[in-house]
Amino acid sequence: MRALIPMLLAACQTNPPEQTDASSGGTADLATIMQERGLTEQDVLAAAKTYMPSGKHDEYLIFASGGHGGNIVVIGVPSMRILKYIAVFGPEPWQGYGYGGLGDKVLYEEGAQAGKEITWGDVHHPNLSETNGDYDGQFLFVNDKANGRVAVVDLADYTTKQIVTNPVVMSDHGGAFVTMNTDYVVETSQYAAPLGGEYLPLDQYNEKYRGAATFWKFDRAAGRIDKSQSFAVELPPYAQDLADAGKFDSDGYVFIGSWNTERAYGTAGEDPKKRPFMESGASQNDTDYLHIINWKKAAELVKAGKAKQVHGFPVLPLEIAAAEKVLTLLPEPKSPHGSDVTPDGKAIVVGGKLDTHATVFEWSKIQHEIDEGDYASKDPYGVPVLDFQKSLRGQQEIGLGPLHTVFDDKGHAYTSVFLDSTVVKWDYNNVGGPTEALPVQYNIGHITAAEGDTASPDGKYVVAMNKMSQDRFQNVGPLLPQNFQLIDISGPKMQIIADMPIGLGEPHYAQMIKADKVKSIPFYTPIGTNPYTNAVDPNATMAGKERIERNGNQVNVYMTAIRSHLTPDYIQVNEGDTVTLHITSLEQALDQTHGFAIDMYNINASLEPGRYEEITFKADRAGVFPYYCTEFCSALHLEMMGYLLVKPRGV
Ligand code: K7E
Ligand code: CUA
Repeated sequence: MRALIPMLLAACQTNPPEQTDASSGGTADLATIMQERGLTEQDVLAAAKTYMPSGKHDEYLIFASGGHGGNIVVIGVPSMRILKYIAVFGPEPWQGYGYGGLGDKVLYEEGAQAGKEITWGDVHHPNLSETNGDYDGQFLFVNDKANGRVAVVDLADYTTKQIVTNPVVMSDHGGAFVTMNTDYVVETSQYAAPLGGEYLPLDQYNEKYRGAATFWKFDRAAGRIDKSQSFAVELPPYAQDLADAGKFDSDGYVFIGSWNTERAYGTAGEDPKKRPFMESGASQNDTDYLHIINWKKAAELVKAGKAKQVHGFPVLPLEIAAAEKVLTLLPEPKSPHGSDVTPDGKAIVVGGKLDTHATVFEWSKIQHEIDEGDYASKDPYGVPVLDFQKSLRGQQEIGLGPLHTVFDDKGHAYTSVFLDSTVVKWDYNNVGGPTEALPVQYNIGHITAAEGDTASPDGKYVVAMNKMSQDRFQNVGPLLPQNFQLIDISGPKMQIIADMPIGLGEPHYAQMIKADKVKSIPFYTPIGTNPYTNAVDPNATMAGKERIERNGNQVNVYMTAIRSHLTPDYIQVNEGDTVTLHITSLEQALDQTHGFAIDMYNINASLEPGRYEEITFKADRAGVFPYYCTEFCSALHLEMMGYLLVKPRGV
């Protein structure tokens, strides 16, 4: 490694003309730059490993949760450059999502909870679709912790195609995890509540409050969740947490951590001496329960009519889940958080926020115990509980506050350790063996690795997703960015090679996929394709067929957009008319996007090449309103405009 710097220096010295180039800031000598900027050899090596010359592309893509931003952040690795934000649960004007176009139906109608529009989401866990346990690059699923929702993003055009609202639970956390062939997208509740959202006082917590794991059936051909084939399994009122689906031997099962088996519900307005606060009440037991759910069996029982209905949604009752071995519990230490299945599907790694171990359970032992009915006890709801020791592969001493675990191609596990602020590398086939701890800055939450939770991880890179950045960047006010740190894991020792501030929402989980596996379309074709039907829209308009049609108070405008005009460029309506714009981009070239805004009407659409867009609004304000293209598309971009004239009533 050390030989690189003299080589770089030698390379500089053989190219004297570039050294005096003004663009290099006047000092082109590497040794001088290193000295002036106080760079070490390690810094320069890190720069060389992450620098992306103009026009070169990253090897991996990260799809990171945008947290309260309600979006997904797409990041290139190793450059750690942001390539895109994908709007999911909140409006996004550039993408024309939530400002009058077709995406409004997804965001405001599908996404509404009990008729209430919700314009943000708390995105926690993006999950890529899998085929045989490997990312296939087709779809991305994300959950909204705050509002019990799951969204489907199609990676062909990086567009949110569907939001499903959960009719059973209001908050979720263990989602949106997929089974190994993406048959189901799993969403588990977090905070227990009466199923279906009815009112019941807190003193009925034990009897009437419940959790649930929802299994959303994914129809890959349609690219949508099929609500009619989906179901939920009722769970005890423990706070269900992170989840992961089994693979290979453990396929057919999901593993969901939980905390609050104490069933604390805060003071409920009483004296804290009488009832503990939530956090102390929920931290009394040394162990909580890993929930092991046989979803294949659950699906069969639902099909056989064993489910009850909650708002018309089938829910397999807790008693049946317990009696039929659909649900089994296994103690896990203390204040559990992460639950991660190893690439071979043979073990489950759990972390406890108040523990010092990564605990590894052996799937073959668990399966044997369940098959034999070999239980240690039952919980208060009659759910069988397995024996901790009997189910164990081992426990790895790891430091305080282990959360999440990802894997490489050499049998290593990488665990994020929140309180210690470290990434700890260890061997999941030799539990209790040597570890390597790398300090990160600071308080790491999730961790992601190249293809790191698939059946065949790549190694190479790990990213520490740190909750706090403190001194790492300029102080930009009391609300500081989080810090993604890129770690090179290709050598014998882990090394941090880049810091990346994330200044929009608090990210939680992320997945990292080989970039060439994601095949996005260059533009919509044929012309007039509706992104939500993947077909030419019946109302798409071809060149020469533009027109305005009136039918009573309904005005339909069949419009086209091409460099550099919008046709028609003049629309006359009456105050109170309902206007529908059917706009077709006639472009068929990469990156030739137009936009479409109407002043004062809160309307903006993105007209990507070939795309059909549809905007309906009420012309409720009289006056003269320019409409124009909002993407600088050509030399005559400013000229790409027209007028909406709304004639006042009674004129
Ligand atoms: Cu942030 Cu996955 Cu919601 Cu851990 S969870 S950090
Ligand atoms: Cu089209 Cu600017």
